Amino acid sequence: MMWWLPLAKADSFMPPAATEIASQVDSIYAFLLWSSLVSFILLIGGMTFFVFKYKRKSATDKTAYITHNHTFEFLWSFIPFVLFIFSFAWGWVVYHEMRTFPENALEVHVVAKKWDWKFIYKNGKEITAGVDASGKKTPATMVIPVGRPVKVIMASEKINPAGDDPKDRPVLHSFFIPAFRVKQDVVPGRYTSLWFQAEKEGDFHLFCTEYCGAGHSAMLGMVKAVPVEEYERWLAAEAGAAGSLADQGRALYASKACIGCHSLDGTRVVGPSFKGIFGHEQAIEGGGSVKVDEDYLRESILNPNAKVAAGYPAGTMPPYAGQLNDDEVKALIEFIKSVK
Ligand code: HEC
Ligand SMILES: [Cu+2]
Repeated sequence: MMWWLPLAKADSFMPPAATEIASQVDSIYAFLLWSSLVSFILLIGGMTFFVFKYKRKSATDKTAYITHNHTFEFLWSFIPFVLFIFSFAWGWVVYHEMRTFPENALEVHVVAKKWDWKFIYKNGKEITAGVDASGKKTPATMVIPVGRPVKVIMASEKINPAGDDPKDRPVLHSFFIPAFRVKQDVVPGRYTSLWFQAEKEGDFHLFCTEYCGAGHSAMLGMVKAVPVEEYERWLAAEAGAAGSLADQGRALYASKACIGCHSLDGTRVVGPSFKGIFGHEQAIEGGGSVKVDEDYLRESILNPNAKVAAGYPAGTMPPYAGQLNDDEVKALIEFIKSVK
């Protein structure tokens, strides 16, 4: 038996709904389903009825001379219009909520690679798939607290982060937790993110929902929602040996020479200080501005000339693409975020 078969059990028409968003998505889905059913019955039922009612009964029957009916024409345009606008507005409200990140969300880095998931917590704890005592594969399991918003920062990476095999290239994946009704592509070369808040304890499936190669169908993970205290105990146990991501980043800041050009106390050296930059609007040379988020930091480190901070010379900062591996970039980003 395939190792994942016991995971693949469903017990209702819809997956369990374990978030507030999930209930809202289900309500929209139910509304669309039922309104479509009613429209279908009215339309196809009416058509069938008239087909029989107005069937030509003899060779000399003449088609009635009908031009138009203002009332009916108005109604069959206006009622669907109202339904469409209503569905759009409702969908937009829920989508907006899905895409508005709460300030206080707990953050977990998610890595998708061919063909598995990896979770990295801020304290350096790393979770990957394992094997149990009987030699069966156990899926990578992301443990999260119930009732707290969680933001995942997702990256698609090489199988071997430190290697430079040109064939080991990251590919497109998609992160999907059916019970939470949230889904987001994981795209090579940038970070994408998603947030959710589990309202129920339990074990929920995590699927890759974008075909990503031969191992795609077995790219299964789990999300385990537990009470906050249990989560905290779990997180503290066997924390990363290398220290928190921010601490690892602090060490890299010194060893990779960032320290020579970037201060931590707000003073301008060669480049801008890291103090408080995260979350701020950064003016860009040549006009416009960007919000300093994880993706902007990543780009600024790997390819600093893509967007040059206004008032600073382009071409001064060496591009770190190829000099830092994916894990080091994440650590540096968490370090910069921690410099308040
Ligand atoms: C030789 C000096 C130099 C070194 C070394 C250097 N930087 Fe920079 N950095 C700059 C300059 C100058 C800028 C502003 C121009 C630009 O955006 O490219 C900058 C911009 C940045 C920005 C964008 C800041 C903003 O507010 O928009 C980040 C993030 C950054 N550097 C991170 C790093 C990290 C991390 C390292 C070490 C791995 C590093 N830099 C090493 C000079 C340097
Ligand atoms: Cu995948």
